[in-house]
Formats: sequence, structure tokens, C-alpha cells
Amino acid sequence: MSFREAYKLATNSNISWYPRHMMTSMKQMQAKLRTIDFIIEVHDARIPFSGRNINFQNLLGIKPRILVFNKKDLVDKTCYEQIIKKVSDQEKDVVKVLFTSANQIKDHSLLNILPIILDHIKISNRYNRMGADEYNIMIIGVPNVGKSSLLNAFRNKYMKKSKASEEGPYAGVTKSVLNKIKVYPNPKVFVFDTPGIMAPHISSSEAAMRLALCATFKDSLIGEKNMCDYLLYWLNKRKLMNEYTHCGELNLPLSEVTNANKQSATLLHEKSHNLKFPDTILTKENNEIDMKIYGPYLNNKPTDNILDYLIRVAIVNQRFVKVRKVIYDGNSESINNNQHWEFKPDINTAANLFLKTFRSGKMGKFILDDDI
Ligand SMILES: Nc1nc2c(ncn2[C@@H]2O[C@H](COP(=O)(O)OP(=O)(O)OP(=O)(O)O)[C@@H](O)[C@H]2O)c(=O)[nH]1
Ligand SMILES: [Mg+2]
Repeated sequence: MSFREAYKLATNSNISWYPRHMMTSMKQMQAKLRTIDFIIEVHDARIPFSGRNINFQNLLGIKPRILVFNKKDLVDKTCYEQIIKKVSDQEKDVVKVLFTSANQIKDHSLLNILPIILDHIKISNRYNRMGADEYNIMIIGVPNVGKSSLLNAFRNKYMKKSKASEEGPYAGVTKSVLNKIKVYPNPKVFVFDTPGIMAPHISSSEAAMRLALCATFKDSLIGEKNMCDYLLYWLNKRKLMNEYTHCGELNLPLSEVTNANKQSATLLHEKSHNLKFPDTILTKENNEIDMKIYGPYLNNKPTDNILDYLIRVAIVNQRFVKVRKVIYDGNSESINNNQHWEFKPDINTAANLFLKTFRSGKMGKFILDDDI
């Protein structure tokens, strides 16, 4: 079996997502800069390089900055040192680079952020803000990296207050630059949460796919199947086949579906690659799936074909769609009377399951930018 050596995007058009609200917010953020003492730039730790928006440095770079690689619970921690070194070499003006988990309130690095910032502001020249006794921080980053979660974590920790900024598992939850929110009592520290802002142009199709896999785009922009196809390519390229062929979260590996268990289509643990299946298995609603057609997809072999894999995932997880099957007997008038239903593996749901499993870290902890 041969696997792709290079990734080719399914569409010819360049991928970009820079809606009007991002352009407007960027202007508002620039306008607020005069009142800001410090910037927290948040990234998704899985894409420490693809996730950079060069505009941030160009337009907001005059203020001191800390770089936070959030969602560290989803990456392999042996890579931290290497990434910190590379980023610090590239951006000498950055005060500190940290890996955090904003959804884990006891995370040590999370608790380091505000003390580092306060120490820095105290000893630095604040220019027009020398007289101000409150400190203002702005949180910036591409969408869905955990900016609002970070703000809420500070507020919870230091003010014992509930969430002040909405969070959500998709891009574009925060839609405008929010009013300042108090996160620290003494000295008074306020944070401006901002909407995620993408770079107007994304450097390559691979960078775009990596951003998409981390849900910094809306999934519909690139399409779930295309994203799954890239993920499969990425895993194969790194010889990480076992991660998807034997992924317990997706009910793989599978074993022979016997007549005894076919009712529930329970697929048991079994390492064999050469499994034999009965002629039919049943959906949850007792409808037959023709195993003469779909049986060959049920195996634990690595593949470079995303549809083959998604069919496998759909069947094993009993996700089927009901579609009309027209049997044509040559008489156009009888066509409507000869319609039957058949059940096919639900590829779209399988694609969502594959993506969800990757995004939850249950397929493994990966840094997608391991080659940059
Ligand atoms: N695994 C993991 N998930 C996190 C972490 N921090 C935040 N999240 C989740 O990531 C998703 C996005 O978090 P938000 O705080 O809404 O991200 P945001 O950057 O404000 O997103 P936008 O407002 O859309 O730009 C939410 O589902 C959070 O629960 C983390 O450290 N680890
Ligand atoms: Mg937000």
C-alpha cells in the first residue's frame, strides 16, 4: 500500500477567513493600545507556528507581550523546550513564553502569568500611563485558542468570580472587543477580551488545514471530510497508523461481527487483520446492512483513502443514513412504486467522530507543527 508523500488541497482556491468583524475589531484594538500596559498573545499549543497572525506583531507589537501556548493538555510535553527556544530566538522582544491549560485552574503556568506581568509593568517605563494606578491587559490571538477561558480563569482565581466572558468549542464565540473586566483586586488589573482574528492570508494549504483541525475556522469553510483527509495524511506521514487503526475511542480495533452479536453490532477487541464477517449486520433499528458490499471495509489496516476509513468508522459505530433506493424495471410509470429504503454508512457523522476524537486528544497528543 502506498501513501501520499505530499499533501494536495482538494480545492484550487486559497483558504482564508477574514470577515468584516475581524477587520473592525483589529482597528478597535489598535485604537485601545494607548490605554494598554501589556498584551497576552494566546496560541493553540498544537499549532505554535501555523497559528501566528503576523498582523499582531506589526500592528500591536509596540507593547510588551507574553506568549501563551494554551491547551497544553493536548500536546506531548517533551516538545516544550524546543518550541520555547525556537520562538524566543525568533521573537526577542517577548517577555516570556509559557505553556498553559486554561481549563485547569490549578495549572502552575496559568498562575504564573499575572505575577510575571505585574513584575514587568512595575519595573518598566509605561510612557503615557505612568500616572495610572490600574493595569490594563489585552488578550489577543486567532479564534478558539482559549482567550476567554484564560480571562475567566484569572477572574475565578483572583476575584473568586464566575465567568465574565463566553467560551465555546468553535471559532468566533467572542465577536467584539469587550469592555474591560477586572481580574485582580490589588493593584487593580483589568483585561480586555478580544475576538479571535485570523491573518488575512494564510501561508500555505497545510497551515490552513492545521488551523482548521484546531477549529480556528468554522468547520464548514473547509469541510469536515477534507479536514479528515488531511489528518489521515498527517498521521500516515509520521507512521502513526496505529493511532487511527486501533483507536479505542472510535471502537477500533474491531473483531468479527458474529451472528450472536450482530444484533447490537458489538465489535470486540481483536488484533487480526483478516476478519470474516456474516452476510449482514443490523442497524440499531434492525435494518440490514449488506456486508457483501461493506464487509471489505471492516479491517484494521492502515489506509490512505479517507472514504474507506470513514466507512469503517461509520459501520463500527453504527452510524447509518437512510437513503432511497430506486429499482427501475424499465417502466417509467412504475418508478415511484418501486422505491425502497436502504441504509448506508453515514460518512458525515463518521467524519465528525474522527475530528472530535482528534480534538479531544483521545487519539494521541500531537504537535501538528512538528516539521516547522
Ligand atoms: N483541552 C483544552 N481546551 C481548552 C483549554 N482552554 C480552553 N479550552 C476550550 O477551548 C474552547 C475555546 O475556548 P474560548 O475561551 O472560547 O476560546 P477563544 O479564544 O476565546 O475563542 P473565540 O472567542 O472564538 O476567539 C472552549 O471549548 C474551551 O473550553 C485548554 O487548556 N485545554
Ligand atoms: Mg473568546
